Amino acid sequence: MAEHESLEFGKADFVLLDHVSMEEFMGNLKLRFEKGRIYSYIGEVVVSVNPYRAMNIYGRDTIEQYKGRELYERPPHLFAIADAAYKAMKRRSKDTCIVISGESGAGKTEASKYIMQYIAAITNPNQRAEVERVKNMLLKSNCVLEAFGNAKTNRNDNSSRFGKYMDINFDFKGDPIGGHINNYLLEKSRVIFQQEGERSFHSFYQLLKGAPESLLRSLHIQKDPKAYNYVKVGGQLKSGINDNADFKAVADAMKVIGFTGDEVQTVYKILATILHLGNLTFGVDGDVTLIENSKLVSILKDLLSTKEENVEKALLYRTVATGRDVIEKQHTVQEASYGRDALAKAMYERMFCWIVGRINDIIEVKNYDANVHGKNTVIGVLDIYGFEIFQNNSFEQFCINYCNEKLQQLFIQLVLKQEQEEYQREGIPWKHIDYFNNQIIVDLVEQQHKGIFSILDEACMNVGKVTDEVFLQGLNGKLAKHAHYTSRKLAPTDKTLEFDRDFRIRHYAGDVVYSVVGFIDKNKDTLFQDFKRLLYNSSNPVLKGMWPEGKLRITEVTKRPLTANLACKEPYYVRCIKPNDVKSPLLFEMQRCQHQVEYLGLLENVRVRRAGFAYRQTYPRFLQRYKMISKFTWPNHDLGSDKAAVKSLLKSCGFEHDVAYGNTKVFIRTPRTLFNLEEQRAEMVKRIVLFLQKVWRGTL
Ligand code: AD9
Ligand code: MG
Repeated sequence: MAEHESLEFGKADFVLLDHVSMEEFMGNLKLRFEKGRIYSYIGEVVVSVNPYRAMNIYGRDTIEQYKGRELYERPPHLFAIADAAYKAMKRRSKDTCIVISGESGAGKTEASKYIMQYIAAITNPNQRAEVERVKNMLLKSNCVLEAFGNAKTNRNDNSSRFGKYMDINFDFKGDPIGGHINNYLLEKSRVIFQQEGERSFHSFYQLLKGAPESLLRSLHIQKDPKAYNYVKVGGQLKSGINDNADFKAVADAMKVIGFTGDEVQTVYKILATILHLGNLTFGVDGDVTLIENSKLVSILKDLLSTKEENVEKALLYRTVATGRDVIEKQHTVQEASYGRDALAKAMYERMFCWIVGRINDIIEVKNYDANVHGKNTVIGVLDIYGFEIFQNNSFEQFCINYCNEKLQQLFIQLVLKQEQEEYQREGIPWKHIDYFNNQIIVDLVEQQHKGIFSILDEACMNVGKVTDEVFLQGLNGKLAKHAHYTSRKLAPTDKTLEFDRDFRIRHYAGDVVYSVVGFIDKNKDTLFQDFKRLLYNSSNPVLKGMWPEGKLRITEVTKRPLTANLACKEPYYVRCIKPNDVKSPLLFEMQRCQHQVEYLGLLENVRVRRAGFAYRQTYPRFLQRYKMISKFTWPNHDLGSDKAAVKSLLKSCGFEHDVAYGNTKVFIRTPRTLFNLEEQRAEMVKRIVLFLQKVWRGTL
């Protein structure tokens, strides 16, 4: 229970609700939002509601209030869990991670930045130059990543279109000495297409609006986004974003981080190449496919440091191996257009991964000798898109939702595990807790041979023509009896399954209908060998370096590093909620919020937390807060230990039946008891104040 918060702001911790019901939960969340209390707790989980206005709660003074304090001593705040993660890391040498989840626009990225700022602010008291340098780079890397990985969408003007997991490494003194970034699932389809009202990645508009004339001239680019098919829809939007200023900020950040001049120039060349590619059209002359605007080919050859004929050949032909022979097969107009778009997407994706890789090269811990310096510990921050249900859901949503299933599984395991371990440590018997375990859905997706990913990979490996329909048949064949899977074929009368191509998964967060169209293609993620060769053979070494041989399939990329990274760390959670769809600081849309509370599993979280003990506190701290309510403990006690004093205090209040005494902490089962203690305490404080006032008046 946080101090300095009265009940007029609602319950600071949801475990203290009178009853765990959706109605009470939502009532409390709404009340707190309306009172400007955007953060609350469920035990040690922070629930955050996007305020959509500048809050004066992130300054130096607030940082000082949270530094080194225990979680419950201050009102709920991101800084409190950042501090808890930092303390666990520093005091107990634990690797920790902060997992931030929530839907688009809920405030995840902002939260991750505040957490990093907090950590930067509380570390390096001695101002060591090397540590300051690392901190500066970690903070600056955000600016670069957002330029290339974020875009204006209809839900968020600065929407992250990739998942990000960042490790910050600390030395034995607790100062940051480096970091590492993992990026997941960049939404590369945005390079060639955006929905109405949306833009492509910020980087394109920054180049168009902010680059000096001379640079644009060298790239053969004109300033107007309307001139470029890939970005023209978004280019006309009033965005409230200052692309011009951002261009310079990003260029500066890249320089500070340590990108060379050639590297930055190559990045601009790639952006320009993509813009030009979007304007490339194909036509036919007799039975020959040709490029209609051949002037562009000459520009592309310059930008890619290659020969004109190489560009032309890669765009118009495909090399096919038939047995021992290699033949060159001409594309149809349609194939050539498809190839052009694939090339644009692949170039952008590779460039993005390369940028992340370069940042990693620079921020990675170097010359750390554990024998000399002691253990190097880590705090990870995960900012990944939440569960997505759109009108049309495809492979991208499938991967994202699977990631969220994994996170939920990890959450269940770790929260329960943590509880169990604490009980063990404290010597209190463990009681079984009932909850929905989503392992069955995780298995549905990832189980060997029988899981959806296996079936998909198998289909992709088949030689010959494999279609999405064949893959769907595979799913239906192997998963017909699975309680969380169905499809149009298996349930022909089900109205939510509109088309033959649809299948449905019952996720822990709700039902999602996916269209199977594009699964095979997107998982294979094939880029014609001819394009790879084109870029690999460029005489620009930076560009060439982005195209090493061999690449993992998406299913593998999605599966591996995330959970491995998180599972070995002590987790802290931030659950973000978006209060409305119109970015209003005043509006709390009940239905929208309730939906998010449901799929973040928050009510379940409260139940798990309360199933055992709603509240626990070390004996000295408990006494400090409540000792005034019992004559045995006020103003001091002579009962030997604090544990004995707490026992006698609780016994005198009649709460014996509702508590358990651990080795170092007292555990209280129901929140009612805690309220009662709080009320008694408030009453006593009032009396003491009145008494003191009388004393003062009497003596003055
Ligand atoms: V997405 O999945 O990347 O599309 P996020 O990351 O969850 O999304 P983001 O952090 O970008 O959302 O927040 C969206 C906008 O809400 C920000 O641009 C701010 O305008 C606003 N926001 C979010 N958190 C805060 C806050 N703590 N204080 C003030 C905020 N404004
Ligand atoms: Mg974001």
